[in-house]
Amino acid sequence: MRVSKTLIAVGLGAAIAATSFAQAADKVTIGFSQIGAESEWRTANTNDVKAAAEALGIDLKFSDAQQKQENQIKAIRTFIAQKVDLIGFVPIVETGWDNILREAKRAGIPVMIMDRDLKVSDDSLYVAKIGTDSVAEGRKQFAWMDEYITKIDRKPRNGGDKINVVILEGTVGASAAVGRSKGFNEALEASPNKDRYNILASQTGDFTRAKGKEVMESFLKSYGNDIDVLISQNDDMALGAIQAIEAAGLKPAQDIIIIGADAVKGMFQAMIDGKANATIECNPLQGKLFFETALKIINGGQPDQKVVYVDEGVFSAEDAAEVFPTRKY
Ligand code: GZL
Repeated sequence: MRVSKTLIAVGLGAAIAATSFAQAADKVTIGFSQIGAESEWRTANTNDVKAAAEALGIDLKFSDAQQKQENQIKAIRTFIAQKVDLIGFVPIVETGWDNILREAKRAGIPVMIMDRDLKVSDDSLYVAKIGTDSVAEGRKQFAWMDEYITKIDRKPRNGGDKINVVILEGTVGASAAVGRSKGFNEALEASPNKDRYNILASQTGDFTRAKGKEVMESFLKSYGNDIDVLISQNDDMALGAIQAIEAAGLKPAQDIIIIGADAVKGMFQAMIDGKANATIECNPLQGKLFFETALKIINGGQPDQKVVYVDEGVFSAEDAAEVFPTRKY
């Protein structure tokens, strides 16, 4: 059978294209902009991102923004210039991303979000998000506190009629902080026990241990023996606050009930040591799902869902010792 030259040319072309595509697929390059290294959680997230990319044979261009949005924007612009196959980033704050993401879209480079949320005028500026549900985490912090106060029939330490609560908030403008505050406040307002509580103070500790300690010192100076509960929007700030509470001669987890978020190993140790009461898990191990989704997108596919939240649990001092050996971060 005579095979026309055209068919042969098409066949050869397809073969070359397939080979180059396969080679191209083998050499997938992804630019990733990480916030920084502000907490145990972030370090675990970074380690997981790098390990997952390596396991999938991805050429990862990793940038640490040192806690500055402008550094993330610069990194994304560099990735565009390098013509990477896909850009991933953790938005340090919710807003201010439209322009740089429009540049990526114009360059035909898909963008994926990890961990935190962002607010953009056009949702098509990113293809998918793999992350954590900070509103649910905030709701869980209230629920655990309310259930515990009821269970131990805790009376206000100052002899008054309100359980006094102080809150260490995360980074100003970060969805993890905004979401946890939203979830906590919604749950408080909806609770039949809402009149039991008085929020004495709520201030950012920027998700760091040092700042958490500093702000807790100021809370103790202002409200000392009035404080019954500390709600900390991450475990690192809670661990700093525990140092301040002990320095003030008070017993963490007893005089002041302490509820964190993240479920990092340092907090499990604090719970085992009797210095913290509970922590709401926020799972940083998102890398495998993130890069598998990225490869699907690079190869012309679509993500199963635009937003996927990773599974998260709640852990208390009662189960800390049993669970601790199973923890991966
Ligand atoms: C939550 C994540 C937060 C952690 C902090 O999804 O973005 O940032 O709760 C981390 O520990 O710094």
